[in-house]
Amino acid sequence: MTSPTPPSRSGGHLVADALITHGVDTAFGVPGESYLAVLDGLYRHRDDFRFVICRQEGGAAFMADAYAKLTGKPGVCLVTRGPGATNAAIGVHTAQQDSSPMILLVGQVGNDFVEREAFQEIDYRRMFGPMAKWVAQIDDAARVPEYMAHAFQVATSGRPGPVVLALPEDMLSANAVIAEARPFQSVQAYPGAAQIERAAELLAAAERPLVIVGGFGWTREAARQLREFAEANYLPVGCAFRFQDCIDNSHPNYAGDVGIGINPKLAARVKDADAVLCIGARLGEMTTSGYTLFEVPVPKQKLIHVHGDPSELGRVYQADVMIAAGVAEFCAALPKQAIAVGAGKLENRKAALASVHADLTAWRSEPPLYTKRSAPAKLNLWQVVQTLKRLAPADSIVTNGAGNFATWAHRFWPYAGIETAGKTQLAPTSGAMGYGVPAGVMAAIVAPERTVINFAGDGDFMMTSQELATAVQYGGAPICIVFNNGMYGTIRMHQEKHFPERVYGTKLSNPDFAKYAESFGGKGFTVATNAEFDVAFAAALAHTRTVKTPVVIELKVDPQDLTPGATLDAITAAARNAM
Ligand SMILES: Cc1ncc(C[n+]2csc(CCOP(=O)(O)OP(=O)(O)O)c2C)c(N)n1
Ligand SMILES: [Mg+2]
Repeated sequence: MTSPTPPSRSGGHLVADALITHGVDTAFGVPGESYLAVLDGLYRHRDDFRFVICRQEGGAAFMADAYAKLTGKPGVCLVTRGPGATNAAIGVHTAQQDSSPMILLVGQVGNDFVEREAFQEIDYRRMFGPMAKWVAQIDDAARVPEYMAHAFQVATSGRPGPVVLALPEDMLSANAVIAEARPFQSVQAYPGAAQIERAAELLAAAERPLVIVGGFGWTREAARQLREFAEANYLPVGCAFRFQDCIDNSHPNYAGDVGIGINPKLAARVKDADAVLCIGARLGEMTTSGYTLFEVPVPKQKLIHVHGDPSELGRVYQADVMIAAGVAEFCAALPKQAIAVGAGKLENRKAALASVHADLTAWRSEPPLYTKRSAPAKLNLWQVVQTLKRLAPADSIVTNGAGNFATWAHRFWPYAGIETAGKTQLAPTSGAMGYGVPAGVMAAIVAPERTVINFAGDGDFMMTSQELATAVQYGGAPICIVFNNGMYGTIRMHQEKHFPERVYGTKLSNPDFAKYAESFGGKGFTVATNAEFDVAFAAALAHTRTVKTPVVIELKVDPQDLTPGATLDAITAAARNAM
């Protein structure tokens, strides 16, 4: 029997139909006249497809990245030519660094005008070439199903990443008779039995083993298997930079985050470990404290590195065992029984684990910034997080962009693990400011049953806070906590360290954040003390559950409170003394 002849469809309709074929029901973007035919194709699917219209393509691309992190499905973003594509670039870069599967569909000048530097023309292959996993242009409507299927394959397989597809206008309006592709299948490699055995041997022989987890592809099942393996073998588990939810941060095997501002005691343990099993994480600059936790290129520790992309293995560190495998595929193959290590060693490991946990408890307790001052702080930021721990649901989704404020989340908020809560951390390993608001808005729209808390700096917040309008438009109600210290504090900190008292280019004057929130139809609070914060946060939770519009709580942060370890003046004084 021959299959029926498919209908004749425009390139634009074929692109829209392909999104449906590949299971996409939500996408993010800003419209443009360059891809009207795709919008018309999506109009036909308007009952089972949600196109979240954003206020800036940077926000839209961040939402697509965060959507991929939250759901495990590829994040799709649609933007127009030149200006739209350049705005979206920050999200492409983030998806690349964060290994998030993303498809960016971009309008393009028709082939009748190409290479004339026509209106908004850019060669996307050259522009996104070093930034994306794959960049292509579909010039023939009859090949849309093939290109779209390939895009989803590439974005989701091995080490996931962003794919950019350019859509010339003449292709979008041309008709073709072509059958639909099948839905994509993400492909991950499986570890070999011999590799698992070798890894188990190294871990069995170790006196001071440690596990580092991170990257994309964690499932509830994988997180459970990891936890059981860690429990059975008394292994401390650290989380790579901004992949902190791979294990419940309250679990006794959790060792802390192996990222910026790592607990020095944990850093020492990683350096001093005799075997490290790294699952899914890149051993990048942030996770290795600037390539200092392991020696380049041959670490002193026996290293077992598991990563979905073989070219990531041995990139900086020549591991003893390199395993190209997906996280879920590897975790499923972990030994189910405890690895026999001998009674004495097991006792040592138990004791070591208790001491790892004690280090973490001390690290998460009230920091020197507040314990070492003569009078109590008006607004104690550590106390702010204690209030969150008391009032916010444990499975809250916590988002942030970049800035010193983020340390209050990473160090002191106990992210619930993927195993029980699904994804609870949405944060850019690329260190992109402006990520937290769109990520929070997206999460609040896509998972309205969850509480979403965005940690933001005054600088960070203002980069993308116009997406609060998107939240209101789609009924999302994130709570943004803005740490207002009137400056690009991180840069000021580095400035004081390198050029003490030569303050330049780091001051900010800000709007009234509470009024700003209310102008969107949200709720705003301004808080100068902990007592005020406690009242505001309780009211914020009630508001997001009843009125369901976004909340902004501005914290009037003392500019001195720049890090949990030291005041701004102390940082300056230390730099002066060192000169
Ligand atoms: C898009 C982007 N631009 C610039 C930077 C450089 N940068 C990193 S942190 C920072 C300051 C952040 O300021 P704020 O959000 O107010 O947080 P604070 O450090 O004051 O807590 C800057 C400018 C960046 N990481 N990302
Ligand atoms: Mg600031």
